[in-house]
Amino acid sequence: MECGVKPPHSKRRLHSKGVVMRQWPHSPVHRFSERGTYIVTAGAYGKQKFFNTPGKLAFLHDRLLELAGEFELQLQAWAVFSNHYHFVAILRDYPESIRRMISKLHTLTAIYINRLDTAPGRKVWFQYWDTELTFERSILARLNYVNNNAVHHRLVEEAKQYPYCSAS
Ligand code: NI
Repeated sequence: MECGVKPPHSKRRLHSKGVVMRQWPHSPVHRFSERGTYIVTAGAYGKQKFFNTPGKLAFLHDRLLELAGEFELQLQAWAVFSNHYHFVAILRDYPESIRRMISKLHTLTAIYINRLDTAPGRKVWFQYWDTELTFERSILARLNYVNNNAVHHRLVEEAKQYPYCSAS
């Protein structure tokens, strides 16, 4: 978990600034918020390595990608490990899209892992942190950081050798 990503409470926005667009008669109300780039880090409860097999890692990795699509997070980089993950995504409707996506991801993966380990109701996830990246240089630095996180954690010598990340 010590990945250089601090809990970003100081920069975290509590509400997105919604703009109500002009409505056509009988059309649904669409609310378009400004889009931003965010880095998200989530950690397993007690830093326990619940996702400790290729099958478990693949399950977490594949659900992350699926749900990013479902909740319209444009993933720019990601890396999934036995007890945490990171991703960088462009999204709208912050923080609602992240909150809903992670809630579903953590629910699905906790049910899966607890069923495999015969540990019903066990707490799997601790919490997550998100930080908005506002400067191009910080976006590039974080993309590089996430792409190379498997090397940072000394799991592989080159990030492309690690299957559960955007560099592979
Ligand atoms: Ni990490």
